[in-house]
Amino acid sequence: MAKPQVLQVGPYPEWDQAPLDAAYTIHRWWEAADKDAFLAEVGPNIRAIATRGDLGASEAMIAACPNLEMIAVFGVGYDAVHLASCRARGIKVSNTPDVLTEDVADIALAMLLALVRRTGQAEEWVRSGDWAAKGMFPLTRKVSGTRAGILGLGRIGAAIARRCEGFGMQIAYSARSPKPGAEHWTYIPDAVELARNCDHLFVALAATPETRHIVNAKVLQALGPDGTVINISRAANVDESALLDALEQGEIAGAALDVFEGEPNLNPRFLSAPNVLLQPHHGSGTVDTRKAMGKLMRDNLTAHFAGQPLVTPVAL
Ligand code: 8YV
Repeated sequence: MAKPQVLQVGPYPEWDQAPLDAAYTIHRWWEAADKDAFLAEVGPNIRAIATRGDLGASEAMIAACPNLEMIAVFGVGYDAVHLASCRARGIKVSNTPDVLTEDVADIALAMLLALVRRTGQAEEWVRSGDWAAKGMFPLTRKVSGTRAGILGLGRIGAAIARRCEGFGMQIAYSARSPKPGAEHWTYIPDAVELARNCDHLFVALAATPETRHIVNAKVLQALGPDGTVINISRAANVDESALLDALEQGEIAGAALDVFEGEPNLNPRFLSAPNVLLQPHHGSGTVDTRKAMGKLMRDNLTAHFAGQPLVTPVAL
């Protein structure tokens, strides 16, 4: 029996590629010189798309696959998948939640500490000889015991809050409604008020049309000159122009970012902005977690083609 034909949007770690190649006829979209011609050729045979959180599946890509049944996302964020097309055509979507929660929360705290305690600049202070030549590294700011504001108390946001508690931080969060089990944290529904009442604002929201630019000039102004923004979600949740203005004008103390509009290309202003920590969208980027993500993605594909319910379906 012929193997199902699957359109793969981007590369996966090598340990994922072998089992995918064994189970499916894989068409590698990212390697095609003429992607439109490639889709026109293979699209009619495609039954599933295997993509990534950062790559998604565009409306045009989905339209080029008239027999598409399912989209499997390697990642928890599925905002780059054209969901309206999936809803209209009854195309199922899966993602890989939970297995990456702890890693992304870990990197959020690592980014906060590196930004505020300036560990990168401190290493350069040693390597450059400044320590011997100029003496002690300039004093930084305390993190423990400060106030954390969590925008979005989903799995990742809650994991970040738990870590912040370990640093003796006071926790407040914003969400559409108070979260059961989060009664010991302060619920502040409005993003501006949350920013006004925290020192470090973690952006942990799933990106949707409703959350676009939720971190805007008003939020940044409320956060204030001692405040920081840590974004491990999606760039779309932050108005980058307003953030860059705030950084350049000293309206906030700093930002730590793992995601960017147009990544891996980013606004060049970030490269010269003061007190910004830049990371290459690697929140889930550990061997253990990426292996778990790959297996979960494959398990969803396997379930689909076996006529079984998806393991981690996205509610469309
Ligand atoms: C992606 C992410 O998997 O989980 C997500 O939504 O953003 C990442 O973990 C990333 O795109 C890996 O390529």
